[in-house]
Amino acid sequence: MVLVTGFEPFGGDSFNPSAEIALALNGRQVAGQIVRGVVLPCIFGQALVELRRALRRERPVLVICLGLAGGRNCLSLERVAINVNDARIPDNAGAVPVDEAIVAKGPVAYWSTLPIKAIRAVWEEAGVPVEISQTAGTFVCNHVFYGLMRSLARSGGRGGFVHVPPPGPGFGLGEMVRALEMAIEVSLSVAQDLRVAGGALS
Ligand code: PCA
Repeated sequence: MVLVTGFEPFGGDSFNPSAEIALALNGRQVAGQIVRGVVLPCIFGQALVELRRALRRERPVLVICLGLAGGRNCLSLERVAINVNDARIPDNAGAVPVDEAIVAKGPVAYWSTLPIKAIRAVWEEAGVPVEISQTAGTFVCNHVFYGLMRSLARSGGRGGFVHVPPPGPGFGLGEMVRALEMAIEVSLSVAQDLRVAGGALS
């Protein structure tokens, strides 16, 4: 079983492509695994309650959480989740946490355990716009990413987070769904990630 999550719309939007992608993948079979697509609320705390419920129910071997990054123009493979909630806008329950730990006394950060360099290589080969991202921000996406990696550190299973851009004429929902299928295939088949640069100077 592979779990893919997206988020409900937030910040006054009526649409979130991450939810559409998760729902489009729900029930598909990829590389011999059934994909389960789940939409999480864009609410600090509650999003993690629902993610953990799905993890307990599905016991996935692989989890890819998705969220919308409005200002980006390609798929962002997130490298690291950090232990902070610092909201610039209210979540969907009106909460605006500032500089709060996600887990008191938890580690500062968790690494993605997706083979992000190998996924980037396959996407580049297929013409999918992609970047390695050094930060998933400090809003609900990073919150879910941190909680996911903390759960997987205990239960086992591979996972990470991908930010998606707003769909456009050159790169629409269909292409993103296909790209996610490729990422699932790579994640289920590549044990050791590629050792190629993906850093940033600033
Ligand atoms: N994007 C937001 C939260 C939900 C979503 O889709 C984020 O990047 O934190």
